[in-house]
Amino acid sequence: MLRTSARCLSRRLSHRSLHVSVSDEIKEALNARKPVVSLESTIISHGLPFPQNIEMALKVEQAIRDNGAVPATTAFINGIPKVGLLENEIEQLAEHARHGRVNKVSRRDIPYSIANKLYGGTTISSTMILSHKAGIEVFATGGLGGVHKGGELTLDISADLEELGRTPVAVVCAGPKAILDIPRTMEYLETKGCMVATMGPSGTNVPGFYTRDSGVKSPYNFGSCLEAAEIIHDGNVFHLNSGYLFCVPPPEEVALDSAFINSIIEQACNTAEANGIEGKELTPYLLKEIALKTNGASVQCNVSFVLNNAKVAAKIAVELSKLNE
Ligand code: PSU
Ligand code: MN
Repeated sequence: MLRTSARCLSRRLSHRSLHVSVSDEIKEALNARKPVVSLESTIISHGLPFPQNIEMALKVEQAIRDNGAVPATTAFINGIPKVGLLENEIEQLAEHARHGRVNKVSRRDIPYSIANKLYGGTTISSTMILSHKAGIEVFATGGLGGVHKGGELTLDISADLEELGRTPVAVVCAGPKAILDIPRTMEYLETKGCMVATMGPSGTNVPGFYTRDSGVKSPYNFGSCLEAAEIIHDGNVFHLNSGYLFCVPPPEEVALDSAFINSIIEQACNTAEANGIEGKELTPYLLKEIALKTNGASVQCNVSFVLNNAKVAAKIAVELSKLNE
């Protein structure tokens, strides 16, 4: 009896002090109003194979620093929601992921992961939540989750889209990839009220992650990082409280040919269906299949886009910090 109430009390106390744990470097940067860019970690734990995942994680942090901002990788370490992982924490996460001991954490997975002191890779959804709680406005990643093919029947719609409708953080990515139903993904984002703009002159379509053009119209375009920062700034001043999606087409030199990658994606979707893969396992499964079938070309491509997106995100964050002065 006594022990139970002591346990309850310690839970209550820890509840009161339970906030996102922000690293000293990020705390200082935010206090000094320096530009900060957050980074997700599901791409480390479930999106890329070892050792490319850890190489990418460290390189992307450097790319953000080289472009004038401070990187803040987010994850759950022993159940603690952290913003601004130290290098050894990134290594720990990758090591746990190698042994399949990392939970993939979207919004619904947060309370369970905290309560059970799990290691967790944060998806776009939970990275937006942690970023917002810490006060970070710009976040860079590779690819967006979305409405899966057949989603009109399975209702497999990524929590990323829901979050983009309710949390005011700007996500910089290379678009939703062709494993998804891109037209329905765009419809869903419109319904949820998420601003979507693609980098390039007016009329530039939404990119398809591995490809520069998904064939789907982008609601808006932006020509410079300053223009992107103005959109975020004005939306925030208006207290709209919804997210922003900035799509950056992958550089020509690394983009894959549409016909080649789309046929591989179709095969991967078919084997997933034949094997009954669904729910949160589906995206990691498809990514692994695609990596296997392209002999790693998709992985190389993926790493390059993340670096490219990180550079753009850092420049947007630099412009935004000037507008926020
Ligand atoms: N797309 C990628 N690589 C990834 C992901 C998406 O090209 O690693 C990850 C992101 O973390 C994204 C998550 O938020 O998958 C979406 O998962 P789901 O489809 O289960 O919502
Ligand atoms: Mn899903």
